[in-house]
Parts: sequence; structure tokens; C-alpha cells
Amino acid sequence: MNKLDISIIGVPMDLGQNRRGVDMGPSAIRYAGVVERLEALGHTVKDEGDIAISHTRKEQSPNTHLRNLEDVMEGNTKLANKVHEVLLEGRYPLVLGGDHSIAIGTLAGLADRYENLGVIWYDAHADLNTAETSPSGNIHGMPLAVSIGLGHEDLVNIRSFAPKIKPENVVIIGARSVDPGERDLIKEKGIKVFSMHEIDKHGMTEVMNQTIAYFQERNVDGVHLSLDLDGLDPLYTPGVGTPVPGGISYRESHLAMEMLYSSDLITSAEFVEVNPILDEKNKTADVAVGLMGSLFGESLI
Ligand code: HAR
Ligand code: MN
Ligand code: MN
Ligand code: MN
Repeated sequence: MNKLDISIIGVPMDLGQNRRGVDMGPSAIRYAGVVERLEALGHTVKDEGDIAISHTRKEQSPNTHLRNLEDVMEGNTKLANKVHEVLLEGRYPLVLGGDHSIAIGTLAGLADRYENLGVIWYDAHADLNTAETSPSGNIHGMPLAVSIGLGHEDLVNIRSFAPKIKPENVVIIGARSVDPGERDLIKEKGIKVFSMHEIDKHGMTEVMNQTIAYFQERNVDGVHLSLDLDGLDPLYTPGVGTPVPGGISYRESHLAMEMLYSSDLITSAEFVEVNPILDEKNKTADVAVGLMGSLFGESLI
């Protein structure tokens, strides 16, 4: 990989779920030294600051099945425009969350630059709910569905086109908490999933080799990594709003990032769901920055 011109975009979004504190994720990741870590690898890093998120919460009562729809929609529209602008400048977008609803905006901003974008969804969850199937009404459980064109039309049509990505260009890694409606969608749309079962059975090396080969066969013109820190086991990343035991280990995750670096496939990334209020001494943000180190070219020797 060449040295990159990376643009860091913070998204202090906490409206896609109901635990307070995840809006402080971008600060925690900055305190954990993201800029210095990437600069040490020879990349040029520009911190673009944070997207302004309004907290009017005006939709909370009228539409509890899409909590805070209007503010989530507005924040994601701003994020999409920012990602689009960063791409026009030839820079590499690195988005820091915030809850996972921000993937709606990130993918919307990427999608008119990349016609055949691949997406790695590294997560305990599938995030494939719609308002009809969601058990919670939390939009952070919906961004992958929205991006393949399913869900509330305001979210689906950000930047006035849909869908943003093809379901067959998505690879989910680490899934272990999937709702019934999400399972149906995975089968119906033929979405590729490496659940914890496959990681346990075949190992992360095999899972990543297959993931990389899958994108190469599909001739993608870019691959976005959407990494939810709850994909890892809560032992390593306790500072997340919806921890699920039995997750991906610290070393497996570093291996995955190192293999993605060597593949030279990844063209943008986001790290989401870091919640400093639920964390232990910024451990989760530290892990996030460590994983970014591996993704952007750090090696052990
Ligand atoms: N599937 C559940 C829902 O839709 C939980 C979503 C979980 N949260 C996330 N997303 N962190 O990955 O409500
Ligand atoms: Mn807030
Ligand atoms: Mn998620
Ligand atoms: Mn998750």
C-alpha cells in the first residue's frame, strides 16, 4: 500500500440507540492517539473535526419504531456529503463513531464514487433490521438494510439515489446475535456471512482468505471496512452499548486487519460503537486505534 492521505471524520452520533456516551467515541479515539499512530506509519493525516449532530429528539414520541429518525437522517446526510467531498479531494475517509447508524451516511457518501463497492461488516450483529423487523426501533440495528435499499425511504434515499450497495457485495464477519427477520433477509438476498461458527471452525486466516478472494472474484472497485467494536469479544472491548459474549479475539482481529492491509483492497474504513462511559480506562478506544495501526500497515517485526 502506498502512503495515504487520510481524512479523519468524527461523528458524535448517539441517536441510533439508547445508551448515552457513544457520542464521545470520536474524542476517546483521538485521545487514544489515532493521528500520531497513522502518521508514524508515514501517512498524511488531516483531522476534519466532527460532523455537527442535532439533538432535537423531536421524533422520539411520534415514531418510536425508528427512534430519532429526523436527527439521524440529518446527521447522516451531513456525513454523506462530507465523505463525498473527501473523496473528491482524493483523500481516504476514516470515519470515527458514534453508533453504527452512521454507516448509512458513510456508505451514501462512498456510493456515487464506487459503482461496485464491497463492504466488510465486522460485527456481532447483522444490522439488517427494518422498522418492521426491528425488536428495538434503534436505527443502529438497521444501517446494512438501509444501504441495500430496505427500510424507511428517507434513510434509503440520502443523496437521492438507492440502493447504495449490492447485497452480494457484502461480507459479514463475527455475527452471533442475529434477529429472525435478519436471518430471512440473509437467505433471501444471499448475503455472505462468516459467523463465529465459521471463525471457530476454520480459523480467521481461512475466513479472511475467503473474504479477500470473494471480493476479487466480484471485481469490486473498492472495499469499505465497517468495524463495530462489539464484533470483538467484550473481554477486549467492554466499552460498547450491546456487548455479546463469544466474540472475535484481539489477536484474530489484528490478524484480520493485517491480512486486509496486505490485500490492498480496503479503500475506506469506519470504527463505531466506542462508548467511553461504559469502557474501562479507554480500553476499547485503545483497541480501536491498535486495529487501525494494523489496517494501515503496522507490523510486529
Ligand atoms: N439487532 C438488535 C436491534 O436491531 C441489536 C442491534 C445491535 N446493536 C449494534 N449494532 N450495535 O451492531 O435492535
Ligand atoms: Mn448526545
Ligand atoms: Mn453494528
Ligand atoms: Mn454490533
